[in-house]
Amino acid sequence: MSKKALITGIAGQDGSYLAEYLLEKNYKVYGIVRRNSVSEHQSSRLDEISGDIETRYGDVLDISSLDNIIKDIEPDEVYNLAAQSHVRISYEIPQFTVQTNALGALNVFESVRLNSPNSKIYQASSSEMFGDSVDEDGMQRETTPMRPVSPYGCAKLYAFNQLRNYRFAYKMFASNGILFNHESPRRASNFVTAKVIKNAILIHKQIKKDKLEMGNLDASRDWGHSYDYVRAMHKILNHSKPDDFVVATGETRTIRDLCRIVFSYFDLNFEDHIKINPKFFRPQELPYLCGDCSKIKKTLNWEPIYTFEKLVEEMIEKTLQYY
Ligand code: NAP
Ligand code: F7E
Repeated sequence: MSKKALITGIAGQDGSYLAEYLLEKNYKVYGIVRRNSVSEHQSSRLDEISGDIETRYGDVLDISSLDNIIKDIEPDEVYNLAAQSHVRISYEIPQFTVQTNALGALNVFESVRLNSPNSKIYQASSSEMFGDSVDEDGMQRETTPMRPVSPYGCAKLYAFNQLRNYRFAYKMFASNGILFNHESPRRASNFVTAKVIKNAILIHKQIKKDKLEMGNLDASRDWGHSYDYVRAMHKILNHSKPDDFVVATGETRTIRDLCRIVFSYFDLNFEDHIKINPKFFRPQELPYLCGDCSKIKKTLNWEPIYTFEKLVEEMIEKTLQYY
């Protein structure tokens, strides 16, 4: 019989890739979507698989919806991907971010415990939990102290620790993936990779005449591809025991490097087309991320297929189709 998976946040970037991946593995895939006044916005990333998955309306802040869905489905695997996932915006809506990313996660864990305690739970934890903490060798790993520097990171750290508590207190199969930044052609255009790519295309096609306004170009990020990272999520839940794993590429680049690489694809010098607008600065910046993924490589035999160059090329080529 097929395994059943329930994905909160199925309509997001990772949710849509994970749903496709689990369908390929012959899972019956269920997902929770929020009601939205433009229903197409809720399903655009799921258009190609809408006939193969079952979505239910719900919200991680609405406990009764979670209880009804989890009791009814009794999924083998629950992937909690629902979140307010934008770090800068988490400074503008800190309470909503904490409610969704921390208390919403707790609602999912508690609903599974009460209604389907044998379901395995995956929690979408984040490298943003490390904040300004880096090991002496310039990497972050499972043992690196966590000192988050944003409302988003603080909320994710709560959920990370709470999930571990469910693992130890109730002996539940509950695992964290500590994922570093990952992108794809489905990334929302207010994240830096998609923003730079979309605007470089608009400038190249002379649709956009003014300069691209950016925030801090000196921060460094370790960027992978969402497709590779949802493969890691599945491996994490199908390990012999619950555990926590860093998922990263081990390579880091500055936002300036990203701008240079993307604009040079169109034979443009990024410095001619970008201006800094402090509006895009964060009250506190996370300056540097570079993940050591040795544990998941060794234990679960996971490694990324995409290189950074291939990721950027795919994002550019897919985005070009819209213009
Ligand atoms: P995303 O594209 O923003 O997707 C998040 C999804 O969560 C959306 O479908 C959103 O629905 C849904 N959601 C938000 N609030 C909700 C609520 N209260 N109840 C139910 N659903 C809700 O994010 P992503 O990039 O796919 O990331 C997936 C998860 O991994 C998130 O938890 C994120 O924080 C975490 N993460 C991401 C990265 C990364 O680099 N992408 C790295 C580490 C961790 P709407 O469309 O209705 O808003
Ligand atoms: O910013 C800098 C910005 O918004 C990356 C989420 O998926 O990864 C993501 O969070 C960097 C930051 O991602 C602009 O200051 C400069 O240093 O693409 P981002 P993020 O904040 O790293 C983590 C791991 C998650 O868990 C999150 O869910 O780029 N930056 N100028 C800019 N960023 C944006 N968005 N826009 C700019 O104009």
